[in-house]
Amino acid sequence: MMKDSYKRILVVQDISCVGQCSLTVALPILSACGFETAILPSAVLSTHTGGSFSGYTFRDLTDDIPAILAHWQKQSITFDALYTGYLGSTRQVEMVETIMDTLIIPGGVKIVDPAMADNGQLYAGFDENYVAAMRRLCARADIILPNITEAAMLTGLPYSEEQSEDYITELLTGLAGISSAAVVLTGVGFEPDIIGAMSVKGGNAHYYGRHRIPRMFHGTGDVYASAFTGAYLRGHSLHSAAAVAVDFTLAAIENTVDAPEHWYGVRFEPMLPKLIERLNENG
Ligand code: PXL
Repeated sequence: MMKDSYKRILVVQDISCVGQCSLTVALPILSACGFETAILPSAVLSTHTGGSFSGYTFRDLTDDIPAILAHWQKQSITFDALYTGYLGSTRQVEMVETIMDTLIIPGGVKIVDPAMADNGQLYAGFDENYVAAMRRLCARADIILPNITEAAMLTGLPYSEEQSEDYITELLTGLAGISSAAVVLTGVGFEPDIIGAMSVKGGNAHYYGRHRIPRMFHGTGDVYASAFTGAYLRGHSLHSAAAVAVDFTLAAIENTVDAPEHWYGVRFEPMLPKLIERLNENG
């Protein structure tokens, strides 16, 4: 890895103490990709909010953030890139806009994963106000990484399980109406046995899909977005990074599918050496 490609990335996401999502996914993946990570934890939860977890704790850290940002500004701390995921509150989404304006170096890439919904439903605790705030944040990003449900909510279009090319085009047109960011739309499959990502930049669309494993997995959006961020910041094009992340996410899923007791996340860690190898092959 060339010395000047070493970057410091600010990751804004929750700490789900147990459950293989958010920061426990993003940090190891970005470290494996060769980057310095800095974090702004949006909330602390005992587990993530999905699947069979119930009764989880949730501490919203929104009120801690202004002092943290003020300290960083006083110390002249800046970041080469920003990657945001699950945020703790609507107010916090606005704070991330301040971060974009004050703490990211000029030309620093701003990647927003509007992690808030899946399978047609908002995650527990989010509402329309959060969706509206996330829509504004997406408008300020360089790259956004919604899944189909998030794209439907951001654009106000109905969620459809059936993914015709027309529906995907409609979602992408809708997203172009709210943000000029490049888009990586995840969970796209035009055939029953294939799933992947559609990446779009300046009217140039590219699809990359692999075989679908017919089981629902938690945390794959975070695995995908983290691997995408790592590959992109290592110099891969949007389309290439989108494909690297599909392959890595599939490898993590395949490493989990024979472990039915592992229902809360995917076992991505043993796949990290392969990701490192792939990134070393071409930059
Ligand atoms: O992986 C997305 C995610 C992140 N953080 C928390 C979650 C979820 C998905 O359910 O509950 C707390």
